[in-house]
Amino acid sequence: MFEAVRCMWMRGGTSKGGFFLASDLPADAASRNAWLARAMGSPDVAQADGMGGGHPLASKVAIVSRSARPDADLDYYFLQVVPESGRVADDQNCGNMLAGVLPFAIERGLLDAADGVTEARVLQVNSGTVAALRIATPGGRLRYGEAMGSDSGIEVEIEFRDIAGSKCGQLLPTGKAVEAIDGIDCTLIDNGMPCVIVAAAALGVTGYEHPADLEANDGLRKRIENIRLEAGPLMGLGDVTEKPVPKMMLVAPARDGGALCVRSFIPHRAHRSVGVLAAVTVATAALLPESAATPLARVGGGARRRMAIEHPSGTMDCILSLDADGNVESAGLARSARKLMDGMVFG
Ligand code: NQM
Repeated sequence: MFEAVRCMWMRGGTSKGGFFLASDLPADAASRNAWLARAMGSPDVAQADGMGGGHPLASKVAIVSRSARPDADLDYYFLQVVPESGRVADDQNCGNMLAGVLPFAIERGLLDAADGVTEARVLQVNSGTVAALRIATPGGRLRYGEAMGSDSGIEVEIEFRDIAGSKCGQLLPTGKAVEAIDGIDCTLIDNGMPCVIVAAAALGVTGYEHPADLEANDGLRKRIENIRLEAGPLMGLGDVTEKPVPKMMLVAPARDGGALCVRSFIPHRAHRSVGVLAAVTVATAALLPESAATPLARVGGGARRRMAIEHPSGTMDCILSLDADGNVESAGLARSARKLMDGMVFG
């Protein structure tokens, strides 16, 4: 029952969780998930009896292995352990945890660090899409503590390509940029993360609130969840009652010179910052000729758009490259990752 498994705890972007070699975990998915839920301390909203931090952002798992695909070096399978239910969900990617995948793979010897820069193509198993990761490895070594600003991590450049319809099959799963749900204009979109985008003002909030105040607003949460439950089947995601997607993105005009401001529910807790692929998806919506985000956004011009997405704890800069028809063909951004613990976890 209390089996020990080798694990590295890492922060990836603004999330953290356990990084495992696929070969260290039970091969059978049901046994693996039961072990992960126990190790995290779920079901329990506080996860008091486990490694999880009592919040979805601190209850994440990355499973990494060498890839068998010719277009990828590594496979990364993301699992969300839902604190309160113990459900282990693979319905989404996680771009924040993705930042830890390359340092972890080097730490575990899955690939060698080059003298200078190390690059890897990472298959996001959850969607079948490949992301390119790049880190500086002077002298062939990982150097934590050299990320941008005062960050104690290692900086990871990430480039996403071909992410439109990652889980929904197409960028706009209903074929329309705006759908009216519960009398509100919503944009149902998936450019790496299935999201429902709604003007915060249409829900009676400003979009600049603290996440705790949004979570304390029961009426808002009920309204958002009703919209989400209706949007899920329209997006081809089926009954989403128990699923962590779609994410609910409340948008408002930027206040600090950025492109747009966002508050997100992922989907039941309010995000303290913003998801990476969720930010890319919101930025993509803002560039459509008509979406719930378009009239609120400041998007600039040209084939390479720097879109600063303002969120509760700062700004996430996404660089979106557009093709000749104005469609987003790739998205680049920088995150950081840090090793926190290496050892054995008991589940
Ligand atoms: O959207 C939280 C996070 C995420 C997801 C969530 C993420 C992304 O911040 O790519 O990073 O939406 O569950 O880790």
